[in-house]
Amino acid sequence: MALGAIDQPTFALIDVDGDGRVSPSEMAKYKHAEGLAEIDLDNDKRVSLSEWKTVRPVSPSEEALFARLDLNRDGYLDESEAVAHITAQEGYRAAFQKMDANGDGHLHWEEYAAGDASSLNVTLVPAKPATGSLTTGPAAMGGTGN
Ligand SMILES: [Ca+2]
Ligand SMILES: [Ca+2]
Ligand SMILES: [Ca+2]
Repeated sequence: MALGAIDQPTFALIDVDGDGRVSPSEMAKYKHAEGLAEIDLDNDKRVSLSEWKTVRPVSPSEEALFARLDLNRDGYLDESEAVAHITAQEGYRAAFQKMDANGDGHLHWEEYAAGDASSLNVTLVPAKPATGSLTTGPAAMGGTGN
């Protein structure tokens, strides 16, 4: 099975509303649940800033990103906030569209099975950079203030 591929029974579970097809947010919810295990250290199904910081490279912009994603500003990224973030990502939308052969905005099992499943692997937190290959860019210097 291809990387990140889902089997048919699992696909049926992802279809939470049981209409026989998977919407972008149903898929995002599943992908988020998968990725969440990595970062949700206290297992409360939400991501706190300190959990966020343990898996993200430390930089001020990461805190800003967290704040942006925390739509209701309660200090946690919950499922709906994660789903909103994932479904808004261009890469995710493009991958979804590409697999949606009949263009109904949903994925049927046949469409999923025929497509590149790994292209839908978008989570709240991108894959950890390999140890030792952290890149430090000039972006860190940014900020002209006002
Ligand atoms: Ca559905
Ligand atoms: Ca929140
Ligand atoms: Ca479809």
